[in-house]
Amino acid sequence: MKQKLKIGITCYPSVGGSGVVATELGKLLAEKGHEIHFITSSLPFRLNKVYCNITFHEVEVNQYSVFKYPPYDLALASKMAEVANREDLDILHVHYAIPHAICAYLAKQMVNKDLKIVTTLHGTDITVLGYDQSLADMIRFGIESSDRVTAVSNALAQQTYELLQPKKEIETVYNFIDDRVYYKKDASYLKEEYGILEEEKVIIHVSNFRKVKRVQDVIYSFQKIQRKVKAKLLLVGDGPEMSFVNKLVKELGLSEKVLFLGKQDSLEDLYSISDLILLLSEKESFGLVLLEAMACGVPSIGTNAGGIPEVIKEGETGYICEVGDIDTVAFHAIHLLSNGELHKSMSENAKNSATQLFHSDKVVSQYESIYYELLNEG
Ligand code: GMT
Repeated sequence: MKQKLKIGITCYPSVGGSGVVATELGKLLAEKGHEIHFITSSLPFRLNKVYCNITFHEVEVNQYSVFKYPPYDLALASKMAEVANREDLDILHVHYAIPHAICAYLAKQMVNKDLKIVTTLHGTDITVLGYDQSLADMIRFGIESSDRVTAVSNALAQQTYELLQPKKEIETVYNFIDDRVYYKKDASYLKEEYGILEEEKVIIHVSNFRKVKRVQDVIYSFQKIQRKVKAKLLLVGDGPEMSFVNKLVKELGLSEKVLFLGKQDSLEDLYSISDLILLLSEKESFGLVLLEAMACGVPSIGTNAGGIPEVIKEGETGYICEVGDIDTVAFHAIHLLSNGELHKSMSENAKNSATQLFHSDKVVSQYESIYYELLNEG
């Protein structure tokens, strides 16, 4: 029988793909008998159930007047070291190079054992921060001082090599879904509650409404689609672009057909009433929402950006369009939503692809192998 591991996990615990992946990974590792310690600024939002082998350690930052800025990174490093020593951790698995890999490096210097660091790159640390010269050296240092580094797509690994030239191998470990949560349910009551007619198609977009998501392209594409197909657009999430998007929807006279749902927890219910998901970002290392929707049998249209083409199989589970090409998005959407047979087969392919290629069993085992290899290296 394999040794049970003691693993510390640090991530951004608030809503967001990286927090979801880190938390789900911790839960699934715990189900396999490992001891998991979340070391985060607040309780990860997906940690919604008691597990006897998961402990949450809160990072608290004290406000001393001597500090102009509260030193969160130091508090995190010190908490990591404290937990690693007390709980005798084998591994610290951090999500995001900045600041988490740097904090893990500091913690490693403070503990009295050879604590192994695994860093997972999720995107924004490279695709946004990597362009800032003052941070690039720091990110490279975080990567190079980790024992193993993973990225959530080949595209992200490649981009990291090109941008930062780290002297470190970056392995791709894709994001995953738990098919016990993400599957098509009967949520037709929701359609009724939202006032969506039986014959109307449902298009969904889920994001944090940041500029990179190009939500305006979703709106302009929908404007074209709804001229040919009876449809409603569900906008799920919230963020800095929300008021701009709201205004645009009003200006285009689409208020009756676009529903603003804000942040939502049970996304699987919303995917279950959706016929198509749109993710038209200009930067996207993976696009976890595509995978979640696919697992619920929703075909997708995404942009040729980052890892999206690794998630959507062109012509099989959805379509890939160039960033900003709303005409092509609308063309594919209209074709797909008007053709029942095509939609059925894409929906089936999407479900199979999500549950086979990106199944949690497969991906969690990949992470476990990385941990065991590291510990056996001595
Ligand atoms: O999409 C975001 O901006 C949130 C960000 C995060 O930190 O959660 O998402 C990143 O990590 C996700 C999980 O690996 C990926 O699915 C998203 O594609 C990635 N976002 C970007 O690359 C913009």
